This record gives sequence, structure tokens and C-alpha cells, in this order.
Amino acid sequence: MSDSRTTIEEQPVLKLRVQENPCWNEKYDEIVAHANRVESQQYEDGDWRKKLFEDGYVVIKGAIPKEQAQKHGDGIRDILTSFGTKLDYNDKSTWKEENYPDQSHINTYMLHCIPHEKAVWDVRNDKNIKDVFAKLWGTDELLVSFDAINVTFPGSTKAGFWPHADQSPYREGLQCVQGLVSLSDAGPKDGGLVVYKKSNTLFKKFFEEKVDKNDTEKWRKLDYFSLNDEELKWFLDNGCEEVKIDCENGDLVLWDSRTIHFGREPDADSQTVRTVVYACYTPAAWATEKELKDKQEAFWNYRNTTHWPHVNIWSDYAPLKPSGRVEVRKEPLNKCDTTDEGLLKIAGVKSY
Ligand SMILES: O=C(O)CCC(=O)C(=O)O
Ligand SMILES: [Fe+2]
Repeated sequence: MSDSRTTIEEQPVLKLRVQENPCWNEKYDEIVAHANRVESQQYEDGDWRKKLFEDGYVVIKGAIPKEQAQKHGDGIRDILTSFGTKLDYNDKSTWKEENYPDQSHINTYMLHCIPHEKAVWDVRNDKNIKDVFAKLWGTDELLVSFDAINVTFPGSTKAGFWPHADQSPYREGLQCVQGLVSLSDAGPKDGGLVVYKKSNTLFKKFFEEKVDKNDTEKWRKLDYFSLNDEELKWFLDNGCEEVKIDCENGDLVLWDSRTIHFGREPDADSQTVRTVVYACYTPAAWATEKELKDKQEAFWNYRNTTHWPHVNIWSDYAPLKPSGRVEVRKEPLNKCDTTDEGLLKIAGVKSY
């Protein structure tokens, strides 16, 4: 265990490092060159990488064998019922916010050390998923994000429609590929990722042609921007198509961070509790010493990070509900195995 470990009480509340995010570090040129090489390679028809780069997303069917996916999903769902509330997956009358651990407005769980529960690490450290990203980037020396989980009950409506991209216009080209491990089936009525197909290819043009460079709300260094109706229409008018991704338990959905997307909540008459783990991986060589240090601190203090594995290592620790409910759990209930070398390497704690 690292000496830098402190208790949650000793941690300052981390402010969103929006303004100070430089979008640049000494690895920047290496990142751009590596990602560009990967994106511009000629892939055969049928190779999922071809679809990922052409359409901005791809579904890897059966990435995790069904039985294993079921185990992962049960482990994730059990996290929510481990808080001693009345929540019961078999009793719809208990599916209400007061029975969930604190969650964000987009139905994700990142407080209470949830991103560091063993069940979440079991998914991140699943070889089936790591192998996909190793093939993508051409290296098995990867870092993973300490992302949130998403468990959404049918009828939830608070997230609504929130099309966005997770990359700043100040970053050139491909720089991050996001992963969503689907641990429940996602049919038409069920929750799921909605993408705007091919919007990744229009990202640069959109900013150059459509967004005034003085508009600092959009032209900003935060790796997130949301779109209004008119901006979304521009993408649709330029040939993008809205696609709600239907997939099965055990599928892995990948998308370019430039691709416009949002998570759709299950319809009220869906029979499925949407169960998802976000897990993104990038080459370990893309992180600077400072970022590795931040990652180690986040790891030993059970903090979440953003979707970005090698940069943007920050978390928002403020309580997310107006109720002012705060951390009740200072450590994961079930911790991951910190003697697992492979796990420590993707966490950025042990070097390759
Ligand atoms: O819930 C989803 O599927 C989308 C979440 C999202 O926007 C993301 O992971 O970047
Ligand atoms: Fe997103």
C-alpha cells in the first residue's frame, strides 16, 4: 500500500479542474501520432476497428461469455442493495431514489467508493475486455479509467435527453475510445447508449464552421460539451444518423469520445434494470509522471476519475443531491485484490 494514502476526511474537496485542464502535456505529440496511426490504418471489412473509426462506434458482441457477464452484473447490482435500504430488485415499489445510494443526475454512481468495489474491478480487470483494447491500441500496456457504474431502473426520467461529446475541440483527432460493458440486455424499450453515427468524422468541421471561436462555453478545454437542438440538427443535416444501440448482456460498446452520444433511460414498461460499467483504456505510455501520481492517489483513496484513463484524473467529491446526503462509506465494502499485478498495472500503481 502506498504511503500517500490518507483518509477521506483528510482529503480536500476536489474542485472540477475545468478551467485548469490544459488539453496538452509533454506526451501530447506522442498521443496524437499513436492514435492517428491507429485510426488511419487500413482495416479489412468485418474488422470491428473499421466500423469504430468509420461510424464512431461499434458493438463487440459477446465480448464476455454469458455466464461471466451474469456474475459481473449480479456483483454490480448487489452494490446498490448493500446500503441497507429497502431496495429490492424483485419489488418494483422499492425502485425509488430514496432507496438508492447517492447518484448523479445521469443515474451513475461514483460516490461511496463504489468505483473501487471489487465487483467493478472484476469487470475492469476482465481479460476479455482488456484484450479488445490491447488490439485497438496495439499494446497490452494499458491504463484504465476509474469510472462510474450505471444502474437505472425502468421509468427513471431525470437524465432525459443529453447529447454531448466527451472531448474538447482543442484536442486534435482521435484521443480516447470509451467502453461500456453491458451487463444487462438492452432491447428497444430498455435503456441504452444512443449515438449519432459518423459524428466523430464531423467533429472538427462542426467547431471550425459552426461555433464562433469566441464562444468560450463551447470552445473550452473541458473534455465535455453538450449540444443544443440547433447544433444537433447540424450534425443530422450533415449526414449523421441517430442510433439507439440495442445489445445483450456481455456485449462491449466502444465509441470515439468525439462521437455525439447520450445514455437513454429505460422506458417505464421496460422489464430490465439497466446495468452498465464504463471502462476506458489507453496506452500507459500516454500518461505523464504527474498523471500517474494523481492516479495512484485516486486509487488508494478510492476516488473515481473521468472517462479518460491517462489524463483528466480528477473527481468531484461534493454530495450530488440537494438533500445534502454525504459520504457514508469511506472504503469499498468489498475491496479489490491489491496483490494482483495486472490490476495494479492498469490502475497505474505499478509500472510496466
Ligand atoms: O449511459 C450511457 O450509456 C452514456 C454515458 C456517457 O455519456 C459516457 O459514458 O460518456
Ligand atoms: Fe459521455
